[in-house]
Amino acid sequence: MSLGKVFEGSGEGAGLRIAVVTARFNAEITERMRAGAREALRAGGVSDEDVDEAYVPGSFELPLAAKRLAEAGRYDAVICIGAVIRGETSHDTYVAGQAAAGIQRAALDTGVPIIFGVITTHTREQALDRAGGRTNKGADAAATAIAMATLLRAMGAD
Ligand code: INI
Repeated sequence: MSLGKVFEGSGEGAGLRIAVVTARFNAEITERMRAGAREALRAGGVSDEDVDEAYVPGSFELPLAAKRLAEAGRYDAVICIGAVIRGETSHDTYVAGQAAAGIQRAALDTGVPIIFGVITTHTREQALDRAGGRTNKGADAAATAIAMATLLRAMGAD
Protein backbone atom coordinates (compact mmCIF):
# COMPACT_ATOMS: atom_id res chain seq x y z
CA MET A 1 0.00 0.00 0.00
CA SER A 2 1.47 3.37 -0.96
CA LEU A 3 0.98 6.36 1.25
CA GLY A 4 -0.55 9.52 -0.13
CA LYS A 5 1.06 12.91 0.22
CA VAL A 6 0.52 15.22 3.16
CA PHE A 7 0.84 18.90 2.34
CA GLU A 8 1.77 21.20 5.18
CA GLY A 9 2.89 24.76 5.67
CA SER A 10 5.73 25.76 7.96
CA GLY A 11 6.91 28.67 10.05
CA GLU A 12 9.91 29.22 7.77
CA GLY A 13 9.31 32.49 6.00
CA ALA A 14 12.74 33.04 4.41
CA GLY A 15 12.34 34.08 0.77
CA LEU A 16 8.63 34.93 1.05
CA ARG A 17 7.36 38.29 -0.20
CA ILE A 18 4.55 39.68 1.92
CA ALA A 19 2.29 42.74 1.74
CA VAL A 20 0.65 44.23 4.83
CA VAL A 21 -2.44 46.44 4.46
CA THR A 22 -3.47 48.36 7.56
CA ALA A 23 -6.69 50.26 8.22
CA ARG A 24 -6.11 53.65 9.84
CA PHE A 25 -9.51 53.61 11.59
CA ASN A 26 -8.88 52.85 15.29
CA ALA A 27 -5.19 53.51 14.56
CA GLU A 28 -4.23 53.23 18.21
CA ILE A 29 -5.15 49.53 17.91
CA THR A 30 -4.20 48.77 14.31
CA GLU A 31 -0.74 50.32 14.66
CA ARG A 32 0.05 47.87 17.47
CA MET A 33 -1.27 44.99 15.40
CA ARG A 34 0.76 46.13 12.38
CA ALA A 35 3.90 46.32 14.52
CA GLY A 36 3.12 42.84 15.89
CA ALA A 37 2.76 41.51 12.35
CA ARG A 38 6.09 43.04 11.26
CA GLU A 39 7.83 41.58 14.31
CA ALA A 40 6.34 38.11 13.71
CA LEU A 41 7.33 38.20 10.03
CA ARG A 42 10.90 39.05 11.04
CA ALA A 43 10.88 36.27 13.65
CA GLY A 44 9.63 33.89 10.94
CA GLY A 45 12.62 34.68 8.73
CA VAL A 46 10.95 37.08 6.29
CA SER A 47 13.42 39.85 5.50
CA ASP A 48 12.31 43.45 5.93
CA GLU A 49 13.04 44.27 2.27
CA ASP A 50 10.55 41.58 1.23
CA VAL A 51 7.68 43.26 3.07
CA ASP A 52 5.71 46.12 1.47
CA GLU A 53 2.98 48.05 3.22
CA ALA A 54 -0.15 49.98 2.33
CA TYR A 55 -2.72 51.91 4.36
CA VAL A 56 -6.46 52.26 3.82
CA PRO A 57 -8.94 54.53 5.64
CA GLY A 58 -10.99 51.77 7.29
CA SER A 59 -11.53 48.02 7.38
CA PHE A 60 -14.22 48.31 4.72
CA GLU A 61 -11.51 49.36 2.25
CA LEU A 62 -9.17 46.44 3.03
CA PRO A 63 -10.47 43.96 0.41
CA LEU A 64 -9.96 46.19 -2.65
CA ALA A 65 -6.44 47.23 -1.68
CA ALA A 66 -5.53 43.64 -0.79
CA LYS A 67 -6.93 42.38 -4.09
CA ARG A 68 -4.92 44.96 -6.05
CA LEU A 69 -1.74 43.89 -4.26
CA ALA A 70 -2.49 40.20 -4.77
CA GLU A 71 -3.12 40.77 -8.50
CA ALA A 72 0.31 42.39 -8.85
CA GLY A 73 1.77 38.86 -8.65
CA ARG A 74 4.63 40.00 -6.42
CA TYR A 75 3.44 38.65 -3.08
CA ASP A 76 3.15 35.18 -1.58
CA ALA A 77 0.57 36.46 0.89
CA VAL A 78 -1.23 39.66 1.85
CA ILE A 79 -2.06 40.45 5.47
CA CYS A 80 -5.05 42.67 6.24
CA ILE A 81 -5.01 44.49 9.58
CA GLY A 82 -8.09 46.18 11.01
CA ALA A 83 -10.03 46.77 14.20
CA VAL A 84 -13.80 46.98 14.25
CA ILE A 85 -15.18 48.10 17.59
CA ARG A 86 -18.90 48.06 18.36
CA GLY A 87 -20.53 51.48 18.34
CA GLU A 88 -23.99 52.73 19.16
CA THR A 89 -25.42 51.56 15.86
CA SER A 90 -25.09 48.43 13.72
CA HIS A 91 -22.56 50.15 11.42
CA ASP A 92 -19.73 47.98 12.78
CA THR A 93 -21.60 44.82 11.75
CA TYR A 94 -21.70 45.91 8.13
CA VAL A 95 -18.06 47.01 8.14
CA ALA A 96 -16.80 43.76 9.69
CA GLY A 97 -19.04 41.52 7.59
CA GLN A 98 -18.05 43.16 4.32
CA ALA A 99 -14.36 43.17 5.28
CA ALA A 100 -14.51 39.43 6.01
CA ALA A 101 -16.50 38.55 2.89
CA GLY A 102 -14.41 40.81 0.65
CA ILE A 103 -11.12 39.48 1.93
CA GLN A 104 -12.21 35.88 1.40
CA ARG A 105 -13.49 36.68 -2.07
CA ALA A 106 -10.26 38.46 -3.00
CA ALA A 107 -8.22 35.47 -1.83
CA LEU A 108 -10.36 32.98 -3.76
CA ASP A 109 -10.42 35.18 -6.88
CA THR A 110 -6.64 35.73 -6.96
CA GLY A 111 -5.38 32.45 -5.49
CA VAL A 112 -3.16 34.44 -3.13
CA PRO A 113 -3.59 33.90 0.62
CA ILE A 114 -5.15 37.09 2.01
CA ILE A 115 -5.21 36.94 5.77
CA PHE A 116 -8.09 38.25 7.90
CA GLY A 117 -6.20 40.11 10.61
CA VAL A 118 -9.28 42.07 11.58
CA ILE A 119 -10.44 42.00 15.17
CA THR A 120 -14.06 42.62 16.08
CA THR A 121 -14.71 43.58 19.67
CA HIS A 122 -17.34 45.15 21.89
CA THR A 123 -14.94 47.56 23.59
CA ARG A 124 -11.64 49.40 23.18
CA GLU A 125 -10.27 47.45 26.16
CA GLN A 126 -10.98 44.13 24.45
CA ALA A 127 -9.27 45.46 21.34
CA LEU A 128 -6.17 46.57 23.26
CA ASP A 129 -6.07 43.14 24.86
CA ARG A 130 -5.82 41.60 21.38
CA ALA A 131 -3.36 44.19 20.07
CA GLY A 132 -0.38 43.42 22.26
CA GLY A 133 -2.01 43.14 25.69
CA ARG A 134 -2.86 39.49 26.29
CA THR A 135 -2.11 38.56 22.68
CA ASN A 136 -1.42 40.23 19.34
CA LYS A 137 -3.73 39.26 16.51
CA GLY A 138 -1.44 41.03 14.04
CA ALA A 139 1.32 38.59 14.97
CA ASP A 140 -1.14 35.70 14.62
CA ALA A 141 -2.09 36.94 11.16
CA ALA A 142 1.59 37.05 10.16
CA ALA A 143 2.09 33.45 11.31
CA THR A 144 -0.97 32.44 9.29
CA ALA A 145 0.41 34.23 6.22
CA ILE A 146 3.67 32.27 6.45
CA ALA A 147 1.79 29.01 7.06
CA MET A 148 -0.49 29.51 4.03
CA ALA A 149 2.23 30.79 1.69
CA THR A 150 4.49 27.84 2.50
CA LEU A 151 1.55 25.42 2.24
CA LEU A 152 0.71 26.63 -1.27
CA ARG A 153 4.39 26.39 -2.22
CA ALA A 154 4.45 22.81 -0.97
CA MET A 155 1.39 22.08 -3.08
CA GLY A 156 3.11 23.54 -6.11
CA ALA A 157 0.36 26.07 -6.50
CA ASP A 158 2.54 29.06 -7.35
N1 INI B 1 -13.73 51.04 10.18
C1 INI B 1 -12.96 50.26 10.96
O1 INI B 1 -11.89 49.81 10.53
N2 INI B 1 -13.36 49.94 12.22
C2 INI B 1 -14.54 50.40 12.75
O2 INI B 1 -14.84 50.10 13.93
C3 INI B 1 -15.37 51.23 11.94
N3 INI B 1 -16.62 51.72 12.46
O3 INI B 1 -17.13 51.15 13.45
O4 INI B 1 -17.22 52.65 11.91
C4 INI B 1 -14.93 51.56 10.63
N4 INI B 1 -15.67 52.34 9.84
C5 INI B 1 -15.15 52.97 8.63
C6 INI B 1 -15.26 52.06 7.42
O5 INI B 1 -14.30 51.03 7.47
C7 INI B 1 -15.03 52.81 6.11
O6 INI B 1 -13.75 53.40 6.11
C8 INI B 1 -16.08 53.90 5.85
O7 INI B 1 -17.40 53.40 5.98
C9 INI B 1 -15.92 54.48 4.42
O8 INI B 1 -16.12 53.47 3.43
